Amino acid sequence: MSGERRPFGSEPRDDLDDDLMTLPDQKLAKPPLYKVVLNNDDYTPMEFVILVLQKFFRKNETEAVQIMLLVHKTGKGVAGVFTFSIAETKVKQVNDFSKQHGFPLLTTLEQE
Ligand code: TYC
Repeated sequence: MSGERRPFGSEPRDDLDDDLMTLPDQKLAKPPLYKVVLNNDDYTPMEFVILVLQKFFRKNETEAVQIMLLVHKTGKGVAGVFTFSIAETKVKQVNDFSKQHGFPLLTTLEQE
């Protein structure tokens, strides 16, 4: 069939090529990022830390165990990196969750 119908005035223009136009190089400032840091303590059970990493930071079991062990051995470890308001919310959620369960597990924020 040849008679393709289109609204008046929208005939294809052969002076334009079909490639997508690229925008000029625009430098957009990247938002600052913040690390949510898990701190070691002597009382929070390892299993609870693993649960926190899975529940709030979407880590799988293997990743969660690795991060937990790093914190246990070195004193600190990064649970995730986020923009400020998300990082702040994660810190509050984890610290509240830990308190509710009677554990001293502490997360803190560090700018990247
Ligand atoms: N050190 C804790 C223990 O031996 C385990 C632990 C790991 C606690 C990581 C906190 O962020 C933490 N039960």
